[in-house]
Amino acid sequence: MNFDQLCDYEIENELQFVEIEHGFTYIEINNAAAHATISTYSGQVLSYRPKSQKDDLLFVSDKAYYEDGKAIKGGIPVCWPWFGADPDDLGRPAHGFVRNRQWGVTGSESLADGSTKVVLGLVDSDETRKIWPHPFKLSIEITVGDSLKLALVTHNTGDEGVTVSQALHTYFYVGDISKVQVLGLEGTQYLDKVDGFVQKSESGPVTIAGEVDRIYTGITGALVIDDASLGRRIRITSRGCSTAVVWNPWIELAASMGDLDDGDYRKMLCVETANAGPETVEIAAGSDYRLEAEYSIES
Ligand code: TA6
Repeated sequence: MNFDQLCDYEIENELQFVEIEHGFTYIEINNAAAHATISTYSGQVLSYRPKSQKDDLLFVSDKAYYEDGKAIKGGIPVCWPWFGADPDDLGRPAHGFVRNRQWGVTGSESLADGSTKVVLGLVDSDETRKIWPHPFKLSIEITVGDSLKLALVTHNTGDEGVTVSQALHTYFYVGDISKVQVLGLEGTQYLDKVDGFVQKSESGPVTIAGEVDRIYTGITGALVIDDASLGRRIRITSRGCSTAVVWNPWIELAASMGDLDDGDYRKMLCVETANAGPETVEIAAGSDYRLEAEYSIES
């Protein structure tokens, strides 16, 4: 879609399209409740700040790459149709191929409660079928209001079932990682990637004092990121999944990443809404699957 076509979805004084110097197009949403920025490249929310808050919900690295074919480090990248390493070991990129691709816009709406909804979409092409040989229509519905709501909808437009894993790989901004707790995972099991994917039990709130990379399974309730340093709690509710991933690279891994500053590990925490690890999703021919997350800030 070219810029003029995108602008058909503008909503006066509420939703605008902006061309950014590195060549990408951003959707800027500004309504009575909140401000948000969404990149049409990657279908990725980069910023969400309710007007009652001084800090953004999301972390985006100052060293993020804004280049065709690369992932933007931060915000809410979409991992699809696989989460993590290539499940078939064919050398394809980690976390699938839609976070490195230009999406289109298929709808925008000013809702009765004052929030603003925009829908971005991606369909299969000759290029995507070389990477993943299935027809699909993928959309992400983003609703910006007192909370931020996302629904990642996979439409299987083919005539065979497909299996996917996926995640909303959300990078939350935190004041100081050493003062953060993740609540709601107590009593669950996780696969510990830092320890060879050994299965372990979570006994209490999750705190971060080293590299953490865990796939929690059997999640049924809301999760809360309690951030004592910023004096806020982020509530994460989800539907269509029972997996949560918690990731912080800590000092050495962060220093080895070209798109993170050395100290960034202190300011970010990924808590991801996912179908991942043992939880994959089968989508029958002609049917849809919705993975939903809602984020709200309590202070
Ligand atoms: O979701 C956790 C994880 O899979 C980690 O294992 C780590 O590889 C990270 O994601 C990488 O995320 P990035 O956004 O750098 O691709």
